[in-house]
Amino acid sequence: MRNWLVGLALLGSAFAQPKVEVRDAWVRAVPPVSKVSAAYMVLKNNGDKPEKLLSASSSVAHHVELHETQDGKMRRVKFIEIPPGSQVELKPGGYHIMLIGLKKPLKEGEKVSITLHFESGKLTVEAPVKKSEDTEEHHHH
Ligand SMILES: [Cu+2]
Repeated sequence: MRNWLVGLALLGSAFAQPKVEVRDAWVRAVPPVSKVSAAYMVLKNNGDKPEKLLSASSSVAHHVELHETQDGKMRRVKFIEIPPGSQVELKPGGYHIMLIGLKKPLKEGEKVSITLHFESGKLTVEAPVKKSEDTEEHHHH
């Protein structure tokens, strides 16, 4: 019975692969005093059904939230929807993945592993830490 359940779980996870392509992922390099940063990327839905990014996680931060910047203010969103055949860009001034309570400074050139939890399953991406000239996200913390 137990083996059967494990087998079923493995079978389930093999099929639960989101049809989402992740491109150009990066994490903002921040000064060592900063306890927050943000991750950006392009999410393309190659499937024929709407896909939702429900949450994200990373070992570098205590909390990870989905945020949207609107009119210069950040707010938490419950999900980020990607219509079939379309892409959504997470970028400064728009949607982003907020890394809150950094466990260590993020240095330029390092890679941060971020797991994206979609409605249909999860994907893990390696996002390089990069500098950005634009610092607008920082004003709100
Ligand atoms: Cu934010």
